[in-house]
Amino acid sequence: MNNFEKKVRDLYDSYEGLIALDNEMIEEGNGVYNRYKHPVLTAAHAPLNWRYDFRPESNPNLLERIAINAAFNAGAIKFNGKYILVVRVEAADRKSFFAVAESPNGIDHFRFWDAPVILPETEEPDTNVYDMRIVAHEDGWMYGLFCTERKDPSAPAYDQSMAVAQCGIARTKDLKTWERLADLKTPSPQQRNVVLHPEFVDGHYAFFTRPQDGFIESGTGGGIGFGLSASMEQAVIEKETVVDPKQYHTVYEAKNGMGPEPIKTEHGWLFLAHGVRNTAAGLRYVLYLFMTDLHDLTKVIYKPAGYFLAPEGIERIGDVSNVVFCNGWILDEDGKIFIYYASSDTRMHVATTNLAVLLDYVMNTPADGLRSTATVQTILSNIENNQLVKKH
Ligand code: M1P
Repeated sequence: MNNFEKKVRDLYDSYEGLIALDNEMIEEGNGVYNRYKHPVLTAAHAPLNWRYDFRPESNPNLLERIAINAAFNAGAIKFNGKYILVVRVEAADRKSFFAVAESPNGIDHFRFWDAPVILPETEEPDTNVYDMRIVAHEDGWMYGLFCTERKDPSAPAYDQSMAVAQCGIARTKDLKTWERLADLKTPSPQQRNVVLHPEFVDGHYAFFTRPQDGFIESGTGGGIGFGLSASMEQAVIEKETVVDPKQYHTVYEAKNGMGPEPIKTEHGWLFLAHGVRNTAAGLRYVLYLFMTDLHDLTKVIYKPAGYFLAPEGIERIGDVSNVVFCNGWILDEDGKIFIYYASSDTRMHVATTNLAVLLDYVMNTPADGLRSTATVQTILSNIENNQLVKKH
């Protein structure tokens, strides 16, 4: 074995070691969910074949030619018995693309499929695509809704960062071949975090939207919206209704956005979303839960105060620090829930829980009283209730 071959073998040994790493549940949780010791996917999980030219004649020094920067914000779905993530992979050139990774058990051994998703374009090519929500709709297709970003045509030459974000739509039956549909049209100048509802509503396709004025700022876009379209091939929402508004002095004061598609329960639809507030250190993204009425998706019936999951430890650090973001979860037949969340726009993690616990959390956790005095009152009533409990 020559030196080149030895270097190749070492690369593969170390890569396979990473994929084979067993994950470990961190037992001491908050009772609501458990985190795991290792991220489930990182940039280092990107197949070596994508990154290295293994021909000694063109790459004698075995340099990594196509570096991958991050693997994050993944959509999730159970397909053919496998836990599937449709991952936002970002190359060193800052372009994101989608790639499918699968695991036999949902918590470790995630391996990317051989090649990234080949996503057809519309007549207006995408500059960047990211954050797919993959939803099995009752019409029989799996739809991937994602953000498509293009340069703002009104941008002056001195500003090379002005962009327009819209909702791109693709569909598939096998996660391998994707058909691109027209971008969603809505009354809002920009859209991100759009999610397709898995069921028809009044015979229409139903969408959760996030109307926004600018690329970063949601502006007058008041929160998570809801709208209907008669078609998916030419999806048009004429009226957006705000379901969950942003609100002063909450964890979703600056903006919020839907996570994955909601889960249907006997008590209502369970939603996971992200909330954003501004701080002196920049934007802080956390996850929160709420529930809507089973028959009226615009009526919030339960909403615990504050965040459900916030960045901790290493999760706080990355390309965009102090961020957790979730656009994929999987509910198993036995009620177990896998929450796939990304930290700091860098890597993917899993947290596990079950439906009964999440229902207890969302239906019985006190709501936000929106004032310090209200928070104190909630704690006082908890102390009072605890006086009835036998001391140990
Ligand atoms: O950088 C944090 C997140 O910012 C955006 O989310 P939102 O539109 O809610 O602000 C997205 O770019 C998302 O991908 C990113 O993780």
